[in-house]
Amino acid sequence: MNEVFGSISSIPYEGPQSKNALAFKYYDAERVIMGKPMKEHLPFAMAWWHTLVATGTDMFGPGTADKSFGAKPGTMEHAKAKVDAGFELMKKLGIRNFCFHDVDLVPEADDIKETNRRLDEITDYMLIKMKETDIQCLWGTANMFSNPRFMNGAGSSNSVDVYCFAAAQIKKALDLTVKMGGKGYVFWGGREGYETLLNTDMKFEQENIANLMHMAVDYGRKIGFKGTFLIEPKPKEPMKHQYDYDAATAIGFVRQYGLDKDFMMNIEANHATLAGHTFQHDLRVSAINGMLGSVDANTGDLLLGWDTDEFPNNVYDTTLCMYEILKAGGLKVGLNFDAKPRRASYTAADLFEAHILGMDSFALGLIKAAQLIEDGRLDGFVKERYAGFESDLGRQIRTGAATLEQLAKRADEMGRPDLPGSGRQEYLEGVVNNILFQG
Ligand code: XLS
Ligand code: CA
Ligand code: CA
Repeated sequence: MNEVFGSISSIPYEGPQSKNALAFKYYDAERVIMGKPMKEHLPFAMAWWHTLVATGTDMFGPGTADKSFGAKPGTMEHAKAKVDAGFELMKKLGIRNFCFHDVDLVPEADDIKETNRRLDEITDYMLIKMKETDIQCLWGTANMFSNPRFMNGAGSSNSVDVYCFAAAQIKKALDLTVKMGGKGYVFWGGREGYETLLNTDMKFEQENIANLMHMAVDYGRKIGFKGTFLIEPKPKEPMKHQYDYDAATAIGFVRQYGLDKDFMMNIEANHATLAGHTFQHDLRVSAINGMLGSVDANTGDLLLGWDTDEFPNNVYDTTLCMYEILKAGGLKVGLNFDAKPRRASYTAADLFEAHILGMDSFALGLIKAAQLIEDGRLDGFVKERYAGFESDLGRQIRTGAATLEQLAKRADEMGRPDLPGSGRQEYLEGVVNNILFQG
């Protein structure tokens, strides 16, 4: 069979000394870190939309990358060519999973029945490729934000007909996710929000979104979906205000509407920073609530301030991300490269080099996070910082046994407390640098 990326062979691991652009310097799939091979710590996935569909179009100009893969865009032949290209790329990179939206896979027809028929056809083809390569589906989703019908949202739309259409797309995307054995199903509410409260009934819209999610859970479980439903928080873009603003907001939402047994979070780095948080913050919020399900592995550019979806390149960030993931006992679902090369990086080699950058950044982050944990200075300091609560009184406070009067009496007795001890932030930042940059 003809290769799409014939000039590029399988990407080897060559180690940190290698200067070969098409080799891994840190990602060594079988290398064992804290008892598990890297490939299990890092269940990477290719994002169908960025890698196989996006051409680099922006507000000021058309695409620069050719994603025709030898076929005419808008045809089923092209849909198949994307499958061939995607599986070849994943195989050569050693990426073992992919994520998709319904409309990433096939051109949408005027009638949903025809779109669904096309989706059946393409996923039959994908299943053959999945068997041949042992590449799996990480998660699926429905695109409920691009088509003009979703201008006022999907679950939050003011139109019953649009709401039904969203339901139909979710139903089909769940069918496909189950058909391909996906581990997760994602809701990213790109247009589930508002531009102005002058025309919006926020409570009504949020209740409708929750009802739609309940219907999805009922249907998914009925057809045998055993995986995890995920909400992917994002504060804004495309809407001025999105309802699932950040992890804390989305967790509150799933709890309020009784969806917390089925849902976890899919945390995207770029979305956390758009919300004014660090990536580590939203991972920690999810983890302490038992909802760290999956990660969209990318990065934004703080100087630009919008959703640039860059391949992860900052090892400080990937280290702190993997630190949270290791401490949480791993991810339920996986790490999806919701990332695209820059518009001027338009060649096939760029597509490979971008994924290599992302995989190496995370591999290095994993190595360094494991070293931070094994080093123990951070953990030791945090333990020491709260040691006062190991006293009898501290324990009573922790278990809810203490009363306000009792504590006030203690305050009376002491007159005034000692200062609570230095936070030693600069020392701890030095520890991180020491681990990151030791020879
Ligand atoms: C867009 C989102 C989207 C979701 C899936 O900002 O990141 O790509 O991951 O719908
Ligand atoms: Ca995403
Ligand atoms: Ca994004």
